[in-house]
Amino acid sequence: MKPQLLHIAYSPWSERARWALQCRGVPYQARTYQPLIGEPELRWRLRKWTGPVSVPVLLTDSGALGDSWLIAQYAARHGAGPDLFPGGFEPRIDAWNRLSEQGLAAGRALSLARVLRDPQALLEMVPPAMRKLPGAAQIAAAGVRRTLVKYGASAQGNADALAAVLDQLRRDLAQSVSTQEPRTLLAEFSYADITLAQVLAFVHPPATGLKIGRANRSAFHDEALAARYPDLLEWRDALHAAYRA
Ligand SMILES: N[C@@H](CCC(=O)N[C@@H](CS)C(=O)NCC(=O)O)C(=O)O
Repeated sequence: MKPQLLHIAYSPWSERARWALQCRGVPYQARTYQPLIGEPELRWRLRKWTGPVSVPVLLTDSGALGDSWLIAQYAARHGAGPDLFPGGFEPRIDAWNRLSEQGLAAGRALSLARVLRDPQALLEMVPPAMRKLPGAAQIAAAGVRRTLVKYGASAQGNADALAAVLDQLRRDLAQSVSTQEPRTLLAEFSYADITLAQVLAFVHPPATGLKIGRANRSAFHDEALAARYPDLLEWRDALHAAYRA
């Protein structure tokens, strides 16, 4: 049986798993996860009855993988394609993944603060069939506030924290030994590039990979950071063209 990926189409966290599975050619069946509504099933699948649960989650014959890092490692062991975790570099890629986590956390706070101010963006978070229900945007706003609390994010967002991650990415790319075009963090394309490229979704969302509604696309965009990091956006877009089908 094909593994099933529980994911959120607009989420850069889920995109890390989708991209890893896709570039290794691992077949999977994608299933959209709906926060709150989908949570009881997710808890049951993960056998986790307390504490936070999140997606992506890959349901395989040998159990559920509850994190994008574990899913990427699964992808690296299956299928064929670029070596996502080249021998000896796993600790380095793990450090880059943690840098990505910091950037994504800062980006989540920044974008959700904008979503809270935009009723259209709030409505886009509600399943289409439920958008006409009275109070749909308010329920979505409550969901967004719950997400901010769940992940310990400030409702103001923190552009400096995201900028610090982007500065580090810029330095690491400049110092890379890569002779590839586009440049890669290690000598060859690896999971390091996949995970750090995601951070740029909160500078300007990519044209491919993430499926985001129009209003949320604007909420993901940060004018000042986009003006400050055009080189990194270009790098991310070139990576997509080269490695993201
Ligand atoms: N470490 C996890 C984090 C994933 C994560 O933060 N997922 C969030 C963002 S899409 C999520 O599931 N949100 C929905 C919710 O919390 O209900 C991973 O990368 O797999």
